[in-house]
Parts: sequence; C-alpha cells; structure tokens
Amino acid sequence: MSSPETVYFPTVSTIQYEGPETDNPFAFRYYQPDHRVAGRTLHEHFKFACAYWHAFGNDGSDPFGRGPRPMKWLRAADPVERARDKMDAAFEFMAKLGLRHFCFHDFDLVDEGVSLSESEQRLQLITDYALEKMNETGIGVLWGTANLFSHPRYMNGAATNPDFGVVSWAGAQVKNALDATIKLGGENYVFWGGREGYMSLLNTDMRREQDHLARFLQSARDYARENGFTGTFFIEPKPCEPSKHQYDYDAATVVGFLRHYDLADDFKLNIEVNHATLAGHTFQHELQVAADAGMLGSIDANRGDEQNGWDTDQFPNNLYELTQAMLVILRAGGLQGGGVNFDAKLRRNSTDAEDLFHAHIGGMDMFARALIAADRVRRESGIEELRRERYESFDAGAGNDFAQGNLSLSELHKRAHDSGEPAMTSGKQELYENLVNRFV
Ligand code: XLS
Ligand code: NI
Ligand code: NI
Repeated sequence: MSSPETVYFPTVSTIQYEGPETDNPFAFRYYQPDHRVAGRTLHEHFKFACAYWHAFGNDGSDPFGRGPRPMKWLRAADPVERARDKMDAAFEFMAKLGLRHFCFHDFDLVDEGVSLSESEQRLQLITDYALEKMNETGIGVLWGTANLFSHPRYMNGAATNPDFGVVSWAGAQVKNALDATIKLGGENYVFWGGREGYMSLLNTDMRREQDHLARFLQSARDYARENGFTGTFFIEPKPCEPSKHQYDYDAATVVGFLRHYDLADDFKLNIEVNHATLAGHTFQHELQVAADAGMLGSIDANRGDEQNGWDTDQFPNNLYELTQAMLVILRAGGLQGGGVNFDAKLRRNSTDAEDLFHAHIGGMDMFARALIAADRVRRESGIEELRRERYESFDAGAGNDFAQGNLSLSELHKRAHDSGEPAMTSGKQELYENLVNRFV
C-alpha cells in the first residue's frame, strides 16, 4: 500500500501494532493483520470493512437536532465533486487504519439524482473514480447494497410494496447497485430488509408480500449471475425498525424463508449484533443458528445499549460477549465469504476527526482480543471435551440408535421402565462461565 495522502485527517498517521502495553491511543494493542490464530491470519479471519454510510455520511443528526459533526468532505456544491471528496476522505481513512475493505449503499457513494438516468450517470462517474482509488491502494469491496428505505417512495416497502410501480423502481435500483458492485469487484452483495415488512396487518397481505420478496430476490440473483457475479448474497436479519415488523425477523426466520423459496444455494446470512439483541437473542445465538444452517456468511459489528430498545449501532467493546461469539465462529470454521463490517456510528457528541480512528481501533482490537481468547478457551480450558461428554450417552448403544432414527417411542417407553429414574447430571453453567473468563 502506498502511503496515504493527508488531507482530511492531518493529525493521524498510519496506525501500527504496538502491543498491549502501549499508551499510544493511535496504535493497535491486539490487532496484527498477519498474526496467526487457529490456522489463519487475523486479517483472513476478519476482513474488516468500513461502513461508508456511518463513517462518511453520518453527521450525528438525530430526531431532535441537526448534526454537530463537521464533515469537511461534504462541502462542495456539485454532487459528483462532493462524492469524490468523500471518497478521498474514505480512502485516506482506510489506508491509515489498514482497512482493506469497505461496504456501501448505492447512494452513499453519490447522492441520488432527480431522475433514474441522472442517478445512473452519477454512479458511473463515481465508480470510475472508486476503481482508480482501489487500484492505487489495493482496497476492495466486501459488499455492496442498495438503499431501498430512505426515499419516500419506499414508505410502504420496496420489493414488498403493494404498488408494482414501486417494486419496479426497487428493481432498477438493485440492478444499478449490482452493476456497481460487480464493476468494483465486490465480494458479496447484501439485502437488508429496510422497510420490507409492515406497520399494520390490517392493510397488509403478508403472504403476497413475502412471495413478491422471494420473486424479487430470485430475479436479482439471476441477473447478477448472468452478469458475472460469483460472490455470495447475504440477507441481514432485523426484527423491526424502521418497520414495526420486518419479514427478515431473525436468523431462524430467514433460514426458513430461504429454504422455503429455494434460495439457500445462493444466499447466506449477515448477522448484526444489535439486530440480534433487538430480536430478543444474543449475538452468539444468531451466529449459531446461521452456522448450524451452513449459512454463516458475514457480520455487521456493533453493539446495542442495555437501556435502549433500538438500533444504537455503537462500536463493539464487550469482550466477554465477543469471546463467546468467536467461540461459535471458530467452531463453525469461520465466516463463509464475508467479513466484519463496522456498521457502527460515533456518538452524536464525538465530533473530532480523530474519533473515527479511536472507534475503529477499539473495535478491531476487541475482535482480535476476543478471537485470541476464544482460541485459547477452545485449546486450553477443556470446554470442548466437557461439552462433548455432556452428550456422550448418544454416542453409542441405544442413544445412538435413537439419534439415527432407529428407536421407536415404544422402545423408549420400555427402556425407561427397565432402567428406572435417570441419575441427575449437572449442567455446570457456572463452571463453563469460569472457563471462558479465565482467558478473557
Ligand atoms: C440497518 C442496517 C443497515 C444495513 C445495510 O439497521 O444495519 O445498515 O447493514 O443496509
Ligand atoms: Ni447492518
Ligand atoms: Ni443495523
């Protein structure tokens, strides 16, 4: 990588690994891209990506007031010039931080035009520019997506809109976003269900809307495959917000949907921490559901707030939770095709240019530290053996016959009579918790 040009982040130079003892806030204490854990480098495990929208589009505005963050890259009057400035800022940031991937929505790259044709022209121009920057730096696209939720035309949904005219527009937008993703060599393509859901069942034909969603996904898949896209499609589950109820509620719901509509060969899941908790699950639960279905594709890294019931999208810092998540990921053999996208935003009152670095350094270090801890837990604590032994009555004999489907209910009944009341076996949860804590 050539050394990044300094324009937007003059006070920060390239971030290096300095080890756990450093007091330099602009250094990694755990993340070393080439450090190997469980047979792969940390870079290969994570493929960390910058979320273009939060990092370079979020000025900190909230429903109560305009954004306080100065965004020097958004000052030009001309939309394409502004988009280029934004891209310069993004590439300066990523190069200094050592991020080798980014994720984008179509209209994060450049503002939507007043007509579809104008939007298409703008996307052409900005993706030409992106290609230049990507070639200079070696930075790539982890995934692209289309913003099918911000424009008022999508107030009743996009692919699930009751009006076919809107569904067509959504189709045009996804075609353009796929074209952009393919042009930039994107490794994956994401569908997060924006407003695909309902606000009230009274006016909603849920069955029809879900059929339309499946048709839409099939047509997007077919178009992308015909045009050379070999990556994976990800669905990103979320239970609510902005809709009252979103069809992609959680991992189990999406796995069922993909199988029902015959999409399971091309689609996997992108699991977001804060979406898991909004659905009433832990992050590790959602990862486990995806992994068990063979669909653990990618992660949107962030965290929620225990007192707030919405998608607060804070940067990850919960080591204990992340270590448990890394246990699931290591057991699953890693992410399938995806990586770790920082779908997280600075707090409204974090307004210094450096804050974006602190946030990402912290997140990357947390993931590295959690993975290293989880690997040690697996190798040194005995937890894997303990968990395996818990099920060992199914490994042989009648238990194995049962697991193989070769034992009837009447035979279970007979066995219970013969062997009498089973002995109690402790679940030992506190012991397991201590085994993890030893390495955190
Ligand atoms: C919103 C989602 C969104 C997707 C990309 O809650 O997390 O940011 O990741 O459309
Ligand atoms: Ni997300
Ligand atoms: Ni989210």
